[in-house]
Amino acid sequence: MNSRPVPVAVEGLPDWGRCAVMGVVNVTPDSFSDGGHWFDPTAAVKRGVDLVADGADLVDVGGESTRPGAFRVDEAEELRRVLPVVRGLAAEGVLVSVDTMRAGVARRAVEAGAVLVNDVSGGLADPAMMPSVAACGVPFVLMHWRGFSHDMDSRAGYGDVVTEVVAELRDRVDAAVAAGIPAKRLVIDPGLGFAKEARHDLALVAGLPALRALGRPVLVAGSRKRFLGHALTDARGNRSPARDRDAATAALSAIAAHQGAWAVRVHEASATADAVRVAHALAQGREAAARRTDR
Ligand code: PMM
Repeated sequence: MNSRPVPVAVEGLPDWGRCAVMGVVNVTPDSFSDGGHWFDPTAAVKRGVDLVADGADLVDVGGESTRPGAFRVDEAEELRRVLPVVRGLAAEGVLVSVDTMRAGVARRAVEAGAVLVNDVSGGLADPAMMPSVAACGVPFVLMHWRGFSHDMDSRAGYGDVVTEVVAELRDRVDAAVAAGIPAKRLVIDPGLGFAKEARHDLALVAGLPALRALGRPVLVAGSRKRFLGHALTDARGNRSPARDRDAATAALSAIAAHQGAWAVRVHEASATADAVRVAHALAQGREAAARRTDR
């Protein structure tokens, strides 16, 4: 199932030698799973530090909700939310990623200590994003995206979702390289839940090897998302709410790591930190067995 158990490293970041754990801190009043919890900068920094204590390798800080139906915040407000938290976490020695679609926010966050830019629009929302990331010299996450959150659910039309997402991500990788970002600094992400129905998300998780065939590390960010709620529908047809999806998230982390994901992005780190280590031990065991058979 998995041709290369150890995920490829990303230039500019440590090589953890296993699937990395990216913890999430949303400094927003309205994100679907943790909105309002860490809106205060001091609480947000403490949350990031706690995520690292729980096993996160890096922490993704976002100031704009991208939940389905969400409308945008302006740049000044996004900066007001994000910068103190990036600065505070960097001062604590945490590796910080900034989750933004704006070049100006990305640049200011890197100046404040962020080491990775995570753009859910894959550079499509702001034409200045790719040149700006190239100039900053940091790695860049390109997520599959078909439009802003307020109407993205209407864009979930696919023939073969895996083939189409791979093709659209390939275009984004080419655009990033043309803008001056070295391929070794690029991470791709299928964008689970973004212009996708539950069945599309499941197909993309199952199709991880096809995404990996693009030759870039893959970030899987399914934490607490709708498709997990669908998978956990009870006998009466009730879907589990977002706050009850952490065990399912850890199960997804194990599957993603087993399939060679470079990193998984999660709201709770401890169970996922165990999951990626189990997947790593399994991969090592399999390699050792293969070496013995070769002898
Ligand atoms: N999903 C959310 C936010 N940022 N970033 C990446 N790279 N991939 C994602 O799927 C993604 C993301 C959705 O909201 P959340 O922060 O509450 O998970």
